[in-house]
Amino acid sequence: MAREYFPGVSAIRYEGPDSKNPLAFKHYNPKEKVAGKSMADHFRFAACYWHCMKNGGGDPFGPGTRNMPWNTASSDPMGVARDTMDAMFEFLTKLGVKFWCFHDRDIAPEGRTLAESHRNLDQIVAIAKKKQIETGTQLLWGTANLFSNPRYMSGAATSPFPEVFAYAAAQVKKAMEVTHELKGQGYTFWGGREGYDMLLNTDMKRELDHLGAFLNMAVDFKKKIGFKGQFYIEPKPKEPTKHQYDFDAAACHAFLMTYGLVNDFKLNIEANHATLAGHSMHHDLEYAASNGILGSIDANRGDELLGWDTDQFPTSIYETTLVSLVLLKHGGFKTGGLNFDAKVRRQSVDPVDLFYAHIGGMDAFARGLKIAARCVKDGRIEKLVRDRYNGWGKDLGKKIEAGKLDFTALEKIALSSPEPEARSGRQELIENILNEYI
Ligand code: XUL
Ligand code: CO
Repeated sequence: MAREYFPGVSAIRYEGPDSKNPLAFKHYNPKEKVAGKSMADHFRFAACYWHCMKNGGGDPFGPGTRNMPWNTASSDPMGVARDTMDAMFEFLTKLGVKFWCFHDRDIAPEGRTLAESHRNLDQIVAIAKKKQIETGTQLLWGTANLFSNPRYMSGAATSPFPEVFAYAAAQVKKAMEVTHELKGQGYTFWGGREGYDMLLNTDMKRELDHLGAFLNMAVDFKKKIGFKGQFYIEPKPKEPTKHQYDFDAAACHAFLMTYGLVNDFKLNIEANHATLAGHSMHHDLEYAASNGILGSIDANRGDELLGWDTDQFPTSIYETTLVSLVLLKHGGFKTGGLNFDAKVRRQSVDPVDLFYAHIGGMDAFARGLKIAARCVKDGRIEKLVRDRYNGWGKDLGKKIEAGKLDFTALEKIALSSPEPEARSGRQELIENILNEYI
């Protein structure tokens, strides 16, 4: 019997909105149907290894503070890796979350050589594979950490140094193999240091070409090993570098089209990355979904006053409602899911805080989904939008959309027409309708 890391916590159950039990769901009821689908199927919630198990809460001003017994019981790094896997699966099982995500270096320690790192990974993956089967847990996506080791300080696929590019390729190849071995439903590329700190020392075009070539090699390798999971790119505008090439959903879309990758990748949109880019999560999701490249979500939030990637757990019902509206409008996740890429605060030092954090996030999304579903069913907002664009269903709009009129023809029409009528966008009314449901 493995040691119990969360004693005093049993399986988290749905107890309904009147429950005062802090270790129960008040709104997330996995089997309950909303808009024709169970809540579990809408969200496909995942927990991430790096923040749950490895991030001790360190910040630029001080080290980690969290009490993480799985990281300290053994003096041997592989022992720690095995203990941590026990703790992660105990956590997932008690929380009732069916998916998980990891970086290669979260689950197994980096060895003295690449070959040793590969061997370490293989040993831990064999354990994870067993645990997945025992618990019915699935891997939402795997990924490679191409940003922590100092070798990647100038980038991985965009490093100025071909030896680093080769090392990164070897690491991604192995991470893809183990993701495949664990029947991962996806594989994510987050360009941790694919960007620049200074343009004057950077050959931007060359770096972008290398990133395009690297991802094309990944597509080729995926086919070679028969991995059917979905590839994702995760946009982020900055941090750690001053400028990341995968800045936001639109920049990723342009990049994917430029390098012939748009049919092989979708996006993994992260809330606080979108806000760091000066957008809202709503914006980046809508951009991705309406261009057919919304794949998965990393859920979290920033702090309005801090301005960096704080990765807090989502609590705003308004935000979760907007996310749910996009998901409902575009038919929900296919391969992706909602991964909490979020960490407990530095003062949340107890293992049980991990449960409070995830329960809160899942309940916040459950409420957002129910609100969004009622709003869609009501149909008033949709009707206001339909009415706003109704000109495109009439003669002039139809001809423009069909490409039947050129500038000369349009000038003729404008010259002989009265000034276009001013029509309200009804912003406040729409905000009021949404608030009726919140
Ligand atoms: C970093 C971030 C990553 C990716 C996976 O901001 O979000 O954890 O999700 O590499
Ligand atoms: Co993320």
